[in-house]
Amino acid sequence: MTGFNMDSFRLDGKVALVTGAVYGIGFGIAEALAAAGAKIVFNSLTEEAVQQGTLAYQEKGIDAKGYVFDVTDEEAVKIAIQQIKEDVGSVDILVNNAGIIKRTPMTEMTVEDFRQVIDIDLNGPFIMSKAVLPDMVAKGHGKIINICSMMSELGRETVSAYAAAKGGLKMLTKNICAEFGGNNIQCNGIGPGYIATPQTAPLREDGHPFNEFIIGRTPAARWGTVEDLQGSAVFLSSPASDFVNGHILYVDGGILAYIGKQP
Ligand code: NAP
Ligand code: GCO
Repeated sequence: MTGFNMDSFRLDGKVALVTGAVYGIGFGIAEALAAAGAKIVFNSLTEEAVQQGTLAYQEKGIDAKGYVFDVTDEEAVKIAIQQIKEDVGSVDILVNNAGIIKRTPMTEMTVEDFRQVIDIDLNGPFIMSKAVLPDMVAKGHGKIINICSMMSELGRETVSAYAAAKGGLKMLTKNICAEFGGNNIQCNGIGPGYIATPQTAPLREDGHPFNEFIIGRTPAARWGTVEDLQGSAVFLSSPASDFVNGHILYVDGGILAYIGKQP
């Protein structure tokens, strides 16, 4: 018998807020956190999307509570966080998942588009984290997981705004760790490789050269799935990771370890 208790991966009684989790990576992460015992709260931009999410969770046997708000609207976020506190309790686990990408060559990209990507993908996590941190400090514990990207480390043609935002999100992660580690708050990132979701659907269309490029560039030789991210999300949300802080866990089938196929 070892002293290790598998229950350190459990999330029973914890309130987990996953942003933009009606489908895709956010939904998959929420599903895993629910399986580990957490109460799921999610948001989306419209009432219709929240209803769609609620039904999707019900189909999985998950009693999730959805709220309509935009992660870039600080006032709306403050009100929602207060409402969540009254309805289900203060947030123990925040997953900053909501995000967008615009694939446009840099010299053709408008500054408005650039700002919008930075606003949702970087300012959003700042606003969300700022809103939940006071209660986490008061309770003496908290977990924040920022969904980063390969583009937190690498550049690619056409994704200047996204790479700037996700690189910034990596550093916001480290800074939250630096500022709140002493309050027993852990802030880590998950850096997914190329995952099959609606966001990457345009790149996976039949015959699209990018499809072959990604499979060749990934040692696992396939696109990732939402399920590939679930174990990491549970780990980083749970007491099992209480001494892991400011870390970006890349779940990328080996992309960052690989220089590419030799000729
Ligand atoms: P997705 O399928 O496009 O889902 C993104 C979600 O974010 C949608 O539910 C979207 O809602 C929501 N959202 C967008 N703007 C929002 C806002 N201002 N406020 C609230 N919610 C908002 O994307 P995904 O592929 O699951 O990606 C999820 C996260 O992982 C993103 O941060 C993405 O950058 C990151 N990521 C994805 C990959 C990949 O290969 N797929 C890899 C690395 C990182 P609507 O549908 O209403 O717009
Ligand atoms: C792209 C991709 C990426 C992925 C992901 C990689 O156009 O290069 O869509 O941005 O979505 O973030 O980790």
